[in-house]
Amino acid sequence: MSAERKIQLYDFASSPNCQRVKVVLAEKNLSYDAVPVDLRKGEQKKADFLKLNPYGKVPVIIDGDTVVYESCIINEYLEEKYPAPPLLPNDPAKKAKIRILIDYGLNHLDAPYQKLRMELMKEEKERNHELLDSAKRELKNLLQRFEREIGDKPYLAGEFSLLDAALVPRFLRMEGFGVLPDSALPRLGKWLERIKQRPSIKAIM
Ligand SMILES: N[C@@H](CCC(=O)N[C@@H](CS)C(=O)NCC(=O)O)C(=O)O
Repeated sequence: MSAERKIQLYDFASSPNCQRVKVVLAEKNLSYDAVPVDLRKGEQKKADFLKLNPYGKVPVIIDGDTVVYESCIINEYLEEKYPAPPLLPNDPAKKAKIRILIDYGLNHLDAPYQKLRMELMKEEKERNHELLDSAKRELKNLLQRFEREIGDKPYLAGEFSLLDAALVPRFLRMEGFGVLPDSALPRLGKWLERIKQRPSIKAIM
């Protein structure tokens, strides 16, 4: 890639949505310039930024003349534009399965994940422990699907793929929230330890 074609990533360092994109950029050895957007100062709602992403959210990438937002759409764009190394299989059925599991891991898990996250943001004495326990239980039940899916494979869909990249920022947080590791989810625990060894993941931790 020539210098003037270097990708720009509008980024907030601790954002899991940005981390999802940074993992794919690193896996594909794509160098980029990070453009910091301070969410605490509301920079994402300023007119110039809204011209790039009308939703007023990071991440956004600019690649030449192309502007892309929404982390999973950015990752699909990077996969198509920069196919080596591939992070999706060729087989349409396998690709569809990966997309179903990305949707499951991000959208279907979202309600209990956000419940837990919001509760943990409160001071210890303010927290509702029944709610914390029920959100954790619900998440662990939903995670059983990934426990079954991974089977004996090293990564969620076999080889490292967009599925692992999409989910790992949230799973690292769930580890911080005490959802993982769990004795009922041993394969997922091993996956998390394995994935943490990858340089692309070390870089976002
Ligand atoms: N669905 C979007 C979500 C993006 C998102 O929520 N980004 C957060 C940071 S993790 C953000 O910019 N929040 C600022 C705001 O909503 O004002 C994606 O996957 O990119």
